[in-house]
Amino acid sequence: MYFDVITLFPDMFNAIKNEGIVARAIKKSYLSIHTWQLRDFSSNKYKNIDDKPYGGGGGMVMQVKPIRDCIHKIKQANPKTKVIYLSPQGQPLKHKLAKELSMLDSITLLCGRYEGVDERIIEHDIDMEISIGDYVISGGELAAMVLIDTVSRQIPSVLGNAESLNDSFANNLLDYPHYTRPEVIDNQAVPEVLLSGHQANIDTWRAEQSIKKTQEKRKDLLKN
Ligand code: 58G
Repeated sequence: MYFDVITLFPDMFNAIKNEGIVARAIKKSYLSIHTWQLRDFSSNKYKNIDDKPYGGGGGMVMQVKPIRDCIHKIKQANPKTKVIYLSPQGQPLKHKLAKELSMLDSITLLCGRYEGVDERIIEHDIDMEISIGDYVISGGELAAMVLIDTVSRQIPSVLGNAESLNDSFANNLLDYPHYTRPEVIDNQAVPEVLLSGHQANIDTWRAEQSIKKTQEKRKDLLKN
């Protein structure tokens, strides 16, 4: 799968390119992340890509032309890429959407800064607007990295055996609790059933715990 990322801060993506599961998948050529410096598509000598908003008010708005030219360039190599803008106005990113996106060959992510992009980009150049949650962050980069991480881990080859896909949200539930050695620490013991060796009982206990935790912490999930 190919990710192209349009950003003013390409170095931020080193966080996922250099370390962890996404980094390993890139090394194994299951994934690629290519960043595009939006300033390279500026047409003035100061490399500006933003301007004052029509109608006044504070802040700056990202201009149409540099973004449109950059998307055009990306589409020369990848005509079928799905262009996604990360914003609080987008469709909420959930497990189901991540799974659907993981079937694609190519995704282009547009990362906004300042007050966001000129609305004409959203109307004309964007296939989909996605939100990672109901809050504003100062740039789309962190949202893009969240999307890359969760979409990538839905690609079967990306997760190794050790991390094998045990995604609780696949069935709309929270995960069951996990324990490792030692059996007792500071008077806290591991639940007896996990030491029993009886796999059917363990599976039942874990399923019960998942439901109980979801009831306690996220009743809203059980409605689905
Ligand atoms: C309002 C404020 C609209 C994604 C900022 C657009 C991006 C939150 C999310 C913006 C983001 C999310 C400028 C900075 C987009 C632009 C970016 N904030 N919830 N901020 O997924």
